[in-house]
Amino acid sequence: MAKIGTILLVSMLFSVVLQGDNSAAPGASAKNVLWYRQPANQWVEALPVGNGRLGAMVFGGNAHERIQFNESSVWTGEPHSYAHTGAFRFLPQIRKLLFEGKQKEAQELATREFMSVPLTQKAYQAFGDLLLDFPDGDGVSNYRRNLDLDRAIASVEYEQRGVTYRREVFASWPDQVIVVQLSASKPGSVSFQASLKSAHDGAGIRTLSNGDVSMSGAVANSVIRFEARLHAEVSGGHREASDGRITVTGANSATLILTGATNFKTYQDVSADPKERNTTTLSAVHGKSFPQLRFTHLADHQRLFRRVSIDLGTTPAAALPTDERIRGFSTGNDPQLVALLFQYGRYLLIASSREGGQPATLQGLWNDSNAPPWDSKYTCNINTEMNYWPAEVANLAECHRPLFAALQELAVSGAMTAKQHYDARGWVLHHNFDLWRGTAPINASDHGIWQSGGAWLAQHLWEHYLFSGDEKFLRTTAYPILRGSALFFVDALTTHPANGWLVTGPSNSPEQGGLVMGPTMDHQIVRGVFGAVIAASQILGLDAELRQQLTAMRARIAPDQIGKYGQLQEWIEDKDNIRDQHRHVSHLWGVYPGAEITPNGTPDLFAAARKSLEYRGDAATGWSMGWKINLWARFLDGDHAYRILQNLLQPASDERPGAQSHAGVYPNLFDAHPPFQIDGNFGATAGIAEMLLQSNDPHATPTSLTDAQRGQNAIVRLLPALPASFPAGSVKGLRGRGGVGIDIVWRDGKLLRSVVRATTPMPLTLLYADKSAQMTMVPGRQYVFDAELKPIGK
Ligand code: FUC
Repeated sequence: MAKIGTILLVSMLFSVVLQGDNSAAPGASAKNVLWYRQPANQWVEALPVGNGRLGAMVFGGNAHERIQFNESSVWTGEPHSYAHTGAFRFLPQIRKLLFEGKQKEAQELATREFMSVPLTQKAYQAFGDLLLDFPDGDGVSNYRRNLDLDRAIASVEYEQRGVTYRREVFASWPDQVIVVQLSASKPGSVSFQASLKSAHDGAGIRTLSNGDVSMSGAVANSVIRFEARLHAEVSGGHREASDGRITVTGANSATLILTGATNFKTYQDVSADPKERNTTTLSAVHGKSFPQLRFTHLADHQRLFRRVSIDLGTTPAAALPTDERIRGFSTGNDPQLVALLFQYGRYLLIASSREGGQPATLQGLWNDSNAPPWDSKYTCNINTEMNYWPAEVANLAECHRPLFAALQELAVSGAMTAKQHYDARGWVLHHNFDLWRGTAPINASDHGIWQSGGAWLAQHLWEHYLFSGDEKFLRTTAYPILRGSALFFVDALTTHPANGWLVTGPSNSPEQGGLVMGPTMDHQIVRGVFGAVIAASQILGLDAELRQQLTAMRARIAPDQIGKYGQLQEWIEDKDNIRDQHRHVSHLWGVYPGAEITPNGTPDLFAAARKSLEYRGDAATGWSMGWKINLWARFLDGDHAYRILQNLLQPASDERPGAQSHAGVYPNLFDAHPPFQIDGNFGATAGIAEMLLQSNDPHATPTSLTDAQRGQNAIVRLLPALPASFPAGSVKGLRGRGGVGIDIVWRDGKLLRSVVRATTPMPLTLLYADKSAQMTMVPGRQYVFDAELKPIGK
């Protein structure tokens, strides 16, 4: 709150002097713009804005504008524990059946006795539409629709009968409202009718005594109650409010302010009053002019967005509308579209994941359906994690916080699941969670029983520490959650009867092969979480005994194995099918996002993992391609990573309504699984960063922890996977583990210069091609290196 207060104060001071536009020079922001020559027909053509809690999709119609909006706590369901009481009593039998090779029986028993109650989780919902109807839709020319990522403003501009009309839409985080501004080049030309439409049956829409429109109601099958409220300010002309509509006639300009809230406070408490919340929000913005609201929004957004800039080269294709660029990408030469995709991922994270809102769902914040694909919840056998892959490296660590807040709650609800399903200490999260923090295994035993969702997500806390060096965060937030996750596995790992290894189970290699004991991915994840707790407990001077126990157990966990086709085995048994092109590449977790399989530390495993990826092929769903970009970057093959980018950046459909879509991107650059799923956007952003900079230790192994893995040494690898398609360019403001900030400039495919900004006093190893440099960093200093990695200044 203090931060919001400061932003408000600063913005108010400035807005006194600055009543106009404080945008960047047009040239400066043009490269970060999505634009189109026509309004959106379909939802995946509309342009997203969001403040982490309130989101909107702007269609940009000239006769009828549709602004479809969401609020992050509009869900079905109610506070509920999904743990299956006493399920643990069946655990030994399920394991025994699996060890005996009786998978079918094990799955049947688990279906009866081991699943979440109820079997499925709840769904994220649409909220409603803000509709604007204009008196006249004819005679429109020079239409243009924009999303400016640098300003986080969606705009529409067109000419009609000699008047230029302009509409701007943004979602302000500091003010917690969506703002729509309508203006025209000729005074008195702004006329329209504004109304709200609910996505939920039975909602009441009415005009309040102050002229605002209120839309309130309840979500079916849910305790969630909501209200959206619309307020209008006009300059000149006439404004009338009745029957839940606001009619503006002959105004010079109009500002609409939309806000919305529910009764949701936490996953256990739904006692808030949505109307009171909206009244408070609207009174706080009362009397603020449009330029003031916009200034506050810009200051907040640009503080985050402008930390990173990227230039991968620009060709004439960059001047075309975004939908045309997507159509031409795979056959043309448009490296700037990759830079735009990179920045779009950063934009989407800022828009969908801010303090005070929920973490980004499968669709981020944007959902127009009450039965969305996979409930638009949190699938965490890849998807939720991928949403946050760019958070640290792309310099948006604050956007990680809603996930950390959710983890604090998941550690509580997951403790009940650990107790009831495994009779274990600590906490566990299986492959999905929802607004109510369900952690038990859902859907079906063959893929719902996967033990490692919590242990994977918890490592995001450790990563945040590695990237920030923030010891207070490590002690107060990260460590208790990581420790709880490790404790779960101390109790839940079991000894494999044939080889004496410690294995997880019952579990699965996400979404294929059914219920098994000890899939490879689980063991990599558990080694990761044990390693984090070992390192963190040492840094914090805590839990010496637990540290010893984890060290001993970690050494006994089933190792990564190379199979008969030279592949990295996905399971304990050598049973991979090399023709299997399944979208999940779970056993490659140890390469990325994990880092126990490395070029110098484990060259044989590294080669085997690469073989596995080759067998899996390049064609995939959206997020799977997102993952493969990161993997090919870690395999130091920039051209292959770029090939996957080309697949990802193809049109997802031929744009006819109802046409079948395939993996790629929609006209609004949303990633297509298909259907739309936002993880592919975030995976791509992380992957592009990983092509330019890596800060994991290339000497790491699964067996012992290196200084870098313990957070005691920063290792920065410059341009590890630069493709031939980006011969010259630069990136500024990326982050690396060890708390470093990094800029890189290259020409003719070779490093020209780099800058490292230090925040911690630790040793730095800088690597480029076969060159290396070492030094000790002084916090607060900036170091500049030439192409030979020689320091050339500070
Ligand atoms: C996992 C994936 C699917 C989809 C779903 C939301 O189950 O295997 O491909 O992304 O999550």
